[in-house]
Amino acid sequence: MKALILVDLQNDFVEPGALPVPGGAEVVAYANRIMHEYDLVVATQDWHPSDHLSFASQHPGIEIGDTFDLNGMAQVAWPDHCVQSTFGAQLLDRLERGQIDSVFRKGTDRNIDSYSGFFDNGHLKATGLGDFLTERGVTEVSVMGLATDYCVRFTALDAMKLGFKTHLLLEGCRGVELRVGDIQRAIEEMRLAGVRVIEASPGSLARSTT
Ligand code: VGL
Ligand code: ZN
Repeated sequence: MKALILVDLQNDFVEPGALPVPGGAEVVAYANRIMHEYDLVVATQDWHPSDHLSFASQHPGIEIGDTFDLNGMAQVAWPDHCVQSTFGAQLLDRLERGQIDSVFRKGTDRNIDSYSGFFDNGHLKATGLGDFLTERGVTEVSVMGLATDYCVRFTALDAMKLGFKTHLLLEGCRGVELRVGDIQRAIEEMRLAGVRVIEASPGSLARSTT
């Protein structure tokens, strides 16, 4: 059984959202196009309380993009985004929601961030996605979405750790690129971990490969 994992295709991650990923809106058509090729389609949804501690607004003196220590882990300070029940947290309207079998929310605990769709950043709590896939006999996953260098990266790495044969669909990914080279470094990290990186097809708009 093959599953497609759609990572954080939410309003806040595309223009004019709170944390827009360059080119983020471009991947929706691709997602809609390939969904029917999978036995199962799941989506992750960044779903933060309004006082989440990944938000720079919670830390006087810390600016967006800074790295700081959050309960013993390095944390990037983000703008307020994907606040539970807001428009920004909703999945993109143009996404064919009817084809998604289940949505897994993450980042719900104020005290810890959760880039991966499987576990929080400390690997302390599972979202249920791993068990969901395993119970349904999934052995192979393809990962795409936003952002290549954060949530896509950690979702794909965890999928590998859990023993799924894992593909990264670059044509369906866009990255934040806080620092130049972040996207390329993330792709190499995934490749080294055993993720099969599927390059964008020629002529596509995928910027993640350049
Ligand atoms: C993400 C930063 C903060 C992502 C989520 O979806 O990649 N990035 N929260
Ligand atoms: Zn977040």
